[in-house]
Amino acid sequence: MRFDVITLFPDLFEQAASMGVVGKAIAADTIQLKTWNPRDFTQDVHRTVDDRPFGGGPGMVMKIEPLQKAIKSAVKVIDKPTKVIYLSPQGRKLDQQGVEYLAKFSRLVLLAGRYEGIDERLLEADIDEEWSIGDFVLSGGELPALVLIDAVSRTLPDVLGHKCSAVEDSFAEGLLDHPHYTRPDVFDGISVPSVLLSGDHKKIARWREKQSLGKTWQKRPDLLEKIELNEHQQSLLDEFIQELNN
Ligand code: 4FV
Repeated sequence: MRFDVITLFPDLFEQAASMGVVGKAIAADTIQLKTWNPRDFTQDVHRTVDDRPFGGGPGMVMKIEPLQKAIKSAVKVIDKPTKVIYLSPQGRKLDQQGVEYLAKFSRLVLLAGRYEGIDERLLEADIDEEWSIGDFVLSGGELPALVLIDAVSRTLPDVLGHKCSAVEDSFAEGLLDHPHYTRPDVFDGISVPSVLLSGDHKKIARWREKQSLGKTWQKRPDLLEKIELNEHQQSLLDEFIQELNN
């Protein structure tokens, strides 16, 4: 999968491209990441990419010309269909379902805004979809673009070291992840749940599923409303709640 990012801060992506899961995937050419700086698409000596808002008010707005030229260059560099995505608080909220939808595309062009935002006419002319990573305001779209690239890349085959890692990730089944433990098996007098030391993988899987349901019930009951629990899951959750009250 290929990501082309339109950004005034390409260095941020150089960094991300050199480390962790995304860095490894780029090194393995499982994903490709290229940045395009709108300043490289300006004509004036000051390489101006922003201007004062019509109608007055605080802050600056990103000019449409450099952005449009950068987007068109990124789109035509590869003859493969792409979605042009603008990261903004006005966008559809990104969740695991959204991540799996975006991962179906062979390439994405991501526009990372700065200042107060972009000229609205660019949205109509060149942006296919708007996505948000949450109801809060950041100083730029770069971090949201990196969040999207990381979340989408994790769902791609051969990106995570372990095939089923992504499947077992939180939210894969719409539930929170089960608790994790590693050595030492006793810390500060607190032991690891004995079932995890039993080697009985059937029992371990059952415990993990019960914990996933229970933790979701405790921490994110809103997620449980979105899914229809089958009988087995319901009995595991009842057991978890029962054990809580013991
Ligand atoms: C944002 C978000 C976000 C708004 C103005 C960048 C900032 C500034 N993007 N999810 N939340 N963007 O806060 O995606 O240009």
